Amino acid sequence: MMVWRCMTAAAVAISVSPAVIAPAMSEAAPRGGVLRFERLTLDSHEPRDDGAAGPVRTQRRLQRRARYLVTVQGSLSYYPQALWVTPPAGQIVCGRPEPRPMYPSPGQPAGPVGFDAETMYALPTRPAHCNRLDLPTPWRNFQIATGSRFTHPGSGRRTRPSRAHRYRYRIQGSGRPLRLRLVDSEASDNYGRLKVTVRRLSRAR
Ligand SMILES: [Ca+2]
Repeated sequence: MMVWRCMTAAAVAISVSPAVIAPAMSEAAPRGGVLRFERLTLDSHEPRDDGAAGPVRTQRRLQRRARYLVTVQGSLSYYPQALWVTPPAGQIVCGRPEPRPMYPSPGQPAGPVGFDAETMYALPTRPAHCNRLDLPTPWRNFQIATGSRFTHPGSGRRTRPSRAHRYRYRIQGSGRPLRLRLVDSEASDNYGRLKVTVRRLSRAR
């Protein structure tokens, strides 16, 4: 999979505009065919602990060697709400959490959050662990796959979350649907969703 680069919210506001995205092409994408524009939601919460939340996938395949823009926005918790609100003895809230997820998970708490697609900026943990972390810090559990292999699409070096928790990635299609997941051995205690748009930038060359 070819990943070009990750950009922050400032650039997104210019390139992703309603004038560019035709409303008729959104949401109700039929299965099959070549993806031109789709929206997806990746919920960090899953009842079953199978190693990851997701994957979710586009209904249509990405055209081989065509370029696509993937925009991801949202904030998450990888821990139960109770650990943030009333940390047990010997634990603290490390970093600067935000009070609620941008996009709550249906039926789950809308409590404090400390993760987005690129960074970990808060979590409940032990003081000694907190001192070692130096938050915010890069976080690579958000992964995508254009083919068979999942990988984090960004540089993996970002140390400050974007203010809108929005990132965009330029990728190249490989003739298969795009898949997205959040790696976690225990997704059943997570909450918060990522909203994703996938838009074709160019045809195959
Ligand atoms: Ca978890």
